[in-house]
Amino acid sequence: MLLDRINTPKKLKRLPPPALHQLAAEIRDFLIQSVAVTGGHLASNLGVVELTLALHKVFDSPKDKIIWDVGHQSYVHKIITGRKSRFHDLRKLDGLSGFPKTSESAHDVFDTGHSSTSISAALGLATARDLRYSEDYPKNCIKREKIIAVIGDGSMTGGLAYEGLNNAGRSDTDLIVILNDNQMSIGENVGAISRHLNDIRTGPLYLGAKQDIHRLLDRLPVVGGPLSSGLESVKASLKYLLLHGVLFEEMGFRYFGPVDGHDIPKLLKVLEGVKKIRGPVLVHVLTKKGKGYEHAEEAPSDFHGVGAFDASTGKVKKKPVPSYTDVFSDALMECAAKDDKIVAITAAMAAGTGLEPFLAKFPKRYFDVGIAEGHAVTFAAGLAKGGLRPVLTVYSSFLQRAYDQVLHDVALQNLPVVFAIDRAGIVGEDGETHQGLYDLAYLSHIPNMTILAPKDGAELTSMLKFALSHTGPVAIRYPRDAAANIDAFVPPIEYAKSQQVYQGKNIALVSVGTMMKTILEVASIIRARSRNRDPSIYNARFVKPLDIELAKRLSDYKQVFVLEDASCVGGYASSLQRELTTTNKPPPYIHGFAFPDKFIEAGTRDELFERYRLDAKGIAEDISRIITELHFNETFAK
Ligand SMILES: Cc1ncc(C[n+]2csc(CCOP(=O)(O)OP(=O)(O)O)c2C)c(N)n1
Repeated sequence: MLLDRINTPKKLKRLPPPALHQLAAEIRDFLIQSVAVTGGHLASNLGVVELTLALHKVFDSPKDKIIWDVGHQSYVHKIITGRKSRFHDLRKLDGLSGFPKTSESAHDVFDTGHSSTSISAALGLATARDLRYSEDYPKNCIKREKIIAVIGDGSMTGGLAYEGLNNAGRSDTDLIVILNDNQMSIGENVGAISRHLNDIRTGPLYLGAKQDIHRLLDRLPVVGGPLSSGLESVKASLKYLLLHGVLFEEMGFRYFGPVDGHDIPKLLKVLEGVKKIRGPVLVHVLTKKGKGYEHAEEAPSDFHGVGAFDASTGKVKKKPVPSYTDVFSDALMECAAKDDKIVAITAAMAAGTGLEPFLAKFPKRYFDVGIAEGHAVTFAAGLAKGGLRPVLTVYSSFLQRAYDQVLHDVALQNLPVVFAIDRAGIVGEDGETHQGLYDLAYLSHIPNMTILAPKDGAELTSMLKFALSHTGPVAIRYPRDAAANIDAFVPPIEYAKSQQVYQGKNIALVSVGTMMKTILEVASIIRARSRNRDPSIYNARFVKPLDIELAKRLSDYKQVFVLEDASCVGGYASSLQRELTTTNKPPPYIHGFAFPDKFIEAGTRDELFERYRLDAKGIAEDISRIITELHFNETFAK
């Protein structure tokens, strides 16, 4: 097996080009067998096998820097850079990351996970390089590293990519952008850029012809005066008529392509060519998502991010249980059937956020705007201004992109946009870049905002109905988890009102959202351990506005413990603490159980709750310890 030997780019370079075909086949087989066991991003990686080999053959990593946009397609790169033996623990607790990680390898240049960042990061690196070498340039020209950004057509729907292109195209820095066009985002790609790329893909011209046209156009005379401006415009129109990639050329990039991204000799030739070119260059590579595995080729979206599956049949192994996403999806369908003002928006996450049934039933009221969260929010603001009831479904970590739009475009005008925030809290295997731990902090301080957190599936349904009747912006946050079923009967949701679940004495436990399941367990462990301890239980329901009546009631307790699936900074416990310190009474002792102020690694939800002592056992032990210590201190103080 070649694959057992080729574990560095140096060894890859020594392979004769024909052997790369065999290596590509072995890598595909390894990826399918390995991801079938661990789960992971399969289809995108199968699509970039040849491209990755060609990049490592032509360029000299880690001296040359390859930046993978999003980074979910970096598995082949990981294999070639010595990490094949770690694929058994891909995306597991303390295992191999599913994304590039600078702490993992010198070949990983930039930590990624969110899309459309590669061009800006690459331009920064290229500019830093240029400044470093500016004094003795061009003597050091040979040593100057190449900077390469690899970005998918889906990620090219994100505005940040154009901010990067716009900035880079104006510079004369050496920068190579590889546009990996597989005509897919997670699902089908959308928008005008996608259509433009498709026109290029299906157009009649290829590399050779394009170079001829360039030469021809260059031969057209350009002299000063009015004649020249006429000729210039003729030249420009000819360019429009004859050339592919004119959009990128107009932005200041030399465009090459389209190139068949599965044809290794062609890729090698083009990459060797562009390596020598000065200034910003864009290479348009055509690939097939899921290439070489029939099940992934047929259903690339299903194999974008996939759980463990049977490699021979392509069938996913785990039995699906209704998730919070499913409950939300059903609730939205029910509401939308009754109110045709309800419209749904997604930033390229239709499947992940449960909007596929909505698209099927209400296609005219459904909008996939591409990977463009900022635009999605302002677009929703416009829809709301126009009299509709927009529901934006978005992952907590991706809404980070649109903080200013939430504040400036929605909340400032108190527009009735519903933010259905999926993957709030710990997300699991995607790790640091995807944890939804910060939404409470980045939304809580925005005036006019209402933030809801349901304790279970039934409450999520009621909260969506409430949100759609409210006159201002409402965010509902729920995790990536099986929907809990705590209460069949849901007392009506009243604005800024919490719910008392159990009346005990001395100690109060306050649950934020789906942590109720854990809180109930914590309470029974505490009761079982000591007959004198009988905690009251509250369901916060509203993270914002805070329930002032609840705050007053909590000031009667000796100790209050809050549990939230969020960062410990800026969440419910902080707001409660602030409120309680403004009353005349001495505030109770408040302890917030939440994730520490650090980036939280990959792992399953259960593993991470246990590691950070946020599981029922850990919390019950800590509460007992805290109460004993407080009691001791009080006694000692007397
Ligand atoms: C800001 C942001 N929003 C959404 C996502 C979720 N996401 C991950 S990959 C992906 C599709 C990317 O498509 P493309 O760049 O074409 O890569 P492909 O998977 O097709 O290879 C999306 C939407 C993300 N990573 N970052």
